[in-house]
Amino acid sequence: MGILTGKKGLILGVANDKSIAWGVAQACKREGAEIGFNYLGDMMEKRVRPLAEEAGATFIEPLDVSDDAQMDAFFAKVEQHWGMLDFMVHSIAFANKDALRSRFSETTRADFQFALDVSAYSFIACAQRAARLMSPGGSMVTMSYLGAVRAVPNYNVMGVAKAALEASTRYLAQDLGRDGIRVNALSAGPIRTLAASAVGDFCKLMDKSARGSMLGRNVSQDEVGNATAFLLSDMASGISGEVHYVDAGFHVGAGDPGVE
Ligand code: NAD
Ligand code: 0WE
Repeated sequence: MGILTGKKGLILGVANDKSIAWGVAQACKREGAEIGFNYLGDMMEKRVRPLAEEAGATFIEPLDVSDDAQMDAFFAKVEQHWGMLDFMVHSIAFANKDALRSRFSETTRADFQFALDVSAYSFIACAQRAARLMSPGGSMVTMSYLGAVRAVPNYNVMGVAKAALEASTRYLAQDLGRDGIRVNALSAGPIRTLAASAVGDFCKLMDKSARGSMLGRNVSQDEVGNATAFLLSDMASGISGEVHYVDAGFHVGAGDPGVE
């Protein structure tokens, strides 16, 4: 029997088979969960639907998290389909590409608002709707990155969004804890995905991160998926408001202080 046997949950943010959310879906499926997915627009439907079917999903609906009408419609369909939820995974982020290349001090109001809306507020928006369908024992996980707490070159406004996302995780954990619902963030090391592949010099960043980590390598979608399945499960019933690192130990290192 798997650690998620009999549980029903949403996994938001599958774009293709390289997505972190797809690693999460495979782990949850293996552990016995029944899964529902979203896709962003008609372009993504072609990619996501076959994957969702492979994961045995019965629920696949469109959702752009920046649109309140789509948010309400999506969660109304979740309620119709299942009537309740045991877990939700939020694996969604986006910033204007220019904001990840230009000088941080030149960040525009529009780029700031867009990045924080899609990458941070959307977790609150999903959590408030998912929580209404959850009973005590419910669990939510969002995906963060070290750029929330360290200045990572070029991560820029996304770092500010991840800082807001991690703080939101703590406040959601405090608020929804009253209802017995746990809320956690998982901070993943760099992984080559659609979002990451559009980033210049990502190879160099992967290289540095492998060398600076405790295990001397990077992490995989599967490793993030397994840790997420744990946080979603009753095995983690004592964990809430946490930012759990799955980065091969990179964040506890001292970087390169120039001594061997
Ligand atoms: P990905 O491109 O596979 O996933 C990002 C997802 O966000 C896509 O499915 C995309 O459709 C979705 N999305 C963007 N805007 C949206 C909107 N308005 N409405 C609904 N969905 C929207 O890339 P990924 O690397 O798997 O990213 C998933 C999460 O993991 C993100 O939060 C990212 O910040 C985080 N993360 C990634 C890495 C990495 O190195 N890849 C490391 C740490 C954390
Ligand atoms: O969270 C992310 C990716 C976030 C992301 C990436 C893009 C590229 C394409 C958000 N929006 C966009 N918009 C685009 O147009 N990561 C943790 C991966 C990542 O992205 C970086 C990184 C790392 C690591 C960007 C700069 C520096 C490091």
